[in-house]
Amino acid sequence: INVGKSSLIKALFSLTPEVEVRVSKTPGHTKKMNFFRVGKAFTIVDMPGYGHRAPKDFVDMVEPYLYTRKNLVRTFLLVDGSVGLQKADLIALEMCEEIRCPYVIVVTKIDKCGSGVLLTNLLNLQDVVKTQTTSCFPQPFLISSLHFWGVYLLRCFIAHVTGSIRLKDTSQS
Ligand SMILES: Nc1nc2c(ncn2[C@@H]2O[C@H](COP(=O)(O)OP(=O)(O)OP(=O)(O)O)[C@@H](O)[C@H]2O)c(=O)[nH]1
Ligand SMILES: [Mg+2]
Repeated sequence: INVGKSSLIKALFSLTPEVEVRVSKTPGHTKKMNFFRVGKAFTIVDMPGYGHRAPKDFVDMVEPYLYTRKNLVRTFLLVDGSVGLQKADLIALEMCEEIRCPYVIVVTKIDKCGSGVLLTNLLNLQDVVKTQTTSCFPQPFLISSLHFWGVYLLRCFIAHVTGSIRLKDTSQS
């Protein structure tokens, strides 16, 4: 909750400001799943957060979606870089493992904390990813939606995994 999910989607859509993504200081702001369709290429879904002050129907809403969605390409699990992995994140991680759809960890708000704290949290995260996961992308993405750090790289990654990058057809040459 409040890790910056909506802010990241807003940053990803910064080139199309007419796409309205609502962010808020108040934890538990996003109550429902919000779908942002990018042409025919893919859809990105903003989710409500889990943990303290999460919407009460979170489990009924999000879990069935993640478990049953057949064309789910990636799940992104966001962790606040200044806070590090919390108990609720470990539960979410376990859920992602169970779903067995490949997922990616994004470390958010990296502008907010000192480099020492960030490094400690990252080392712990790396350790967990290495020892407790099988379908997690090995490299977390480090993001500041406020300063657009890491946002371009994440756009490229999303374009790649959704098959939206057309390479020249070389079969005829
Ligand atoms: N410093 C800093 N603050 C950020 C960043 N991203 C988000 N925030 C702030 O964090 C707060 C929560 O942002 P949201 O994007 O609404 O968070 P969320 O994960 O969608 O929250 P819920 O919908 O409530 O679960 C807002 O006050 C944002 O301005 C960031 O990269 N850096
Ligand atoms: Mg939100």
